[in-house]
Amino acid sequence: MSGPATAPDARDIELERSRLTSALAETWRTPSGFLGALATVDHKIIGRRYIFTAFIFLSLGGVLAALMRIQLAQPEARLLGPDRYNQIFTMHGANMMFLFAVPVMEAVAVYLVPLMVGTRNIAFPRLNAFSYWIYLAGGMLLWIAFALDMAPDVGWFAYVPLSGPQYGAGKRADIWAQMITFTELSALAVAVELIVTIFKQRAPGMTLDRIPVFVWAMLVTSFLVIMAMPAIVVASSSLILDRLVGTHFYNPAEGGDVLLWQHLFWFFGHPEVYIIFLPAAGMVSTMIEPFARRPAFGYLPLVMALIATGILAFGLWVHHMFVVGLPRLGDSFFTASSMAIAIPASIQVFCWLATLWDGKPVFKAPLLFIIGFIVTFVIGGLTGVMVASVPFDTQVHDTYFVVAHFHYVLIGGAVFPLLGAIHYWFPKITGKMMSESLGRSSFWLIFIGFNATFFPMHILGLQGMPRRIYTYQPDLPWHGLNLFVSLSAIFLTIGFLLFFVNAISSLRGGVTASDNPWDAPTLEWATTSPPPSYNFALIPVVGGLHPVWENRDTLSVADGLRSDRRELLVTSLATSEPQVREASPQHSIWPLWAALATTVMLIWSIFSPWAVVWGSIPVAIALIGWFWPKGTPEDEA
Ligand code: HEM
Ligand SMILES: [Cu+2]
Repeated sequence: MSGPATAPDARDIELERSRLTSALAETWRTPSGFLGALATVDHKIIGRRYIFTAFIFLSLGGVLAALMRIQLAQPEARLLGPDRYNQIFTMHGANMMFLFAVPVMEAVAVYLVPLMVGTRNIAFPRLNAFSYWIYLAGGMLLWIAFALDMAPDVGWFAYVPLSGPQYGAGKRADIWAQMITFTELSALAVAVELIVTIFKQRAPGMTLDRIPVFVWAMLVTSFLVIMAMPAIVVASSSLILDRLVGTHFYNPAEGGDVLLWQHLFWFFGHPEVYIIFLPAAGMVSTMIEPFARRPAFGYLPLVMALIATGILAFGLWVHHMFVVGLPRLGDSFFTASSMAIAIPASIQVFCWLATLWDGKPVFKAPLLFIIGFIVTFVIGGLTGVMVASVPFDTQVHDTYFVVAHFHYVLIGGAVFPLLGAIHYWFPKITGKMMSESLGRSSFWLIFIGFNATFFPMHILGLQGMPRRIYTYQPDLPWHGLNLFVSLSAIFLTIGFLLFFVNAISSLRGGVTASDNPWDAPTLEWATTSPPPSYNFALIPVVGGLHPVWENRDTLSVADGLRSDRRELLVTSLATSEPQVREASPQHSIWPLWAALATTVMLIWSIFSPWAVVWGSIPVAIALIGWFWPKGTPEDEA
């Protein structure tokens, strides 16, 4: 029953709305064609690229894992010799940690965080483009070196003196060190972007206690990145100086110290584990709500646990160095703090279980991955408490027990949630649903395959099988289990393949997704699937922790941003009140040039110290191009 008086009104609103969206689409669009794609600053396009690239690296790392497992399936196998094997486990570890696990979490955040906080683009979008290019360059450096038989072979942590000038001949260790610099630059850039986006670009009304838990997790993670990554850049740059210029940072004969390396490395390397785990935990807390059909139990404890983990993460790096022979008191302190980190982890696990317990869970594929995560992560946590004790660690150090432990925490703690997250956010990102039946099958193959592959490694370790051996004698009692482990790895591989098949076939022919297919409560579901270039036509106004649930039909919205130029709303840090309108940068090709110039400089400097001098000239030119003032009008209040 539409009265004649209201009809033109509604049509006017509709007209107004479509005028607004087409103006916004024009303002925010990425220029078409190849050059446009290279110049884009849209966080969604960059995030998608980033996620895709990280999964390519996961597959490459998986191929290496398969090679190792084929080699180890039988005693005295001849597929890989010791040199190759050294390169392969180093490549596998370095690739998985630096090119897959950390970047993929950043990549998901680059895509999701701006949508979840209700803004139109990430802060510093050109830096965001740069961070992707530099990551891609670092990854390609490592893999091209591998193809040229120049891959590092010193373990993913590249201990000196093995990686120093005395033992690490050629350029292998330099490749490792410089690859680190690339990926850390990229991680630091993303951390800065996320912190500013989260602190200053949240939708009006999204006070600190209304921030989605995944966003909190990324905030804590970003601070970890900012505090941990510089340590490794210092460490690897000093290593390059030792190798290339002849300094003696790590040379005890000249007053240097090899332990300095281990301290710097693990001061970074332990928090690194939480840089991978915290985003995953945040994903779980956020995903569990629509599947348990209730708000997550314990918002405050969940957030506090993330923060506590972040702080504690810096107090326990020495548990990687227990067999080095440090003072007893030091060992005790780091044992205690390593065990203490189980507390915030358990708090989160209890909150998730309580949420499921009290909810009406629907067991869709993402929830299966969450449950698989909880099970494996708890096992990995338990063996973690075990190796935190010095006498036990002394026994199992450098055995397969440790390999089992850290794959339980890395794959259980990060890859399971991540695969769940891909199933969950796939419709938002691509506009298509992933197949539920393929999702379930791949879950079961991965879950069973994973446990069958890695659980027996605990036993192998207790039986004394060392890490990083390329083969073993037939009279040792290890070959039955090794064969079993390698066969199980085939299941695991098929599971991963099925996941990829699902993703690709769903992208092509999947069911078209609605805007909010899971009936989820967070803001990214308040826009279309996939979101338009400007994310939100009108900026949402948030009145609670679950804005989409609380305002079922109409989310109240803020008007007042211009549609004829790229504008963001800047809000206050704690209370998220609107402060100013700020111009967001246009697309630009300069971040790509800057990344290329930096790449040339960093790779060249593996061969000559003068690269830093001459190579910085093109970098400076690219930066001038990037920041050349365009006379944009002042920000307006
Ligand atoms: C997908 C199935 C995987 C299999 C079958 C697998 C297998 C292995 C094996 C057999 C080793 C031991 C090499 C040795 O000590 O001789 C190893 C080492 C390692 N893996 Fe994995 N892995 C897998 C996935 C991952 C993932 C997803 C990550 C990280 C997120 C990872 C991180 C590492 C690290 C850091 C090392 C230590 C490398 C070193 O000692 O330098 N792995 N892996
Ligand atoms: Cu650690």
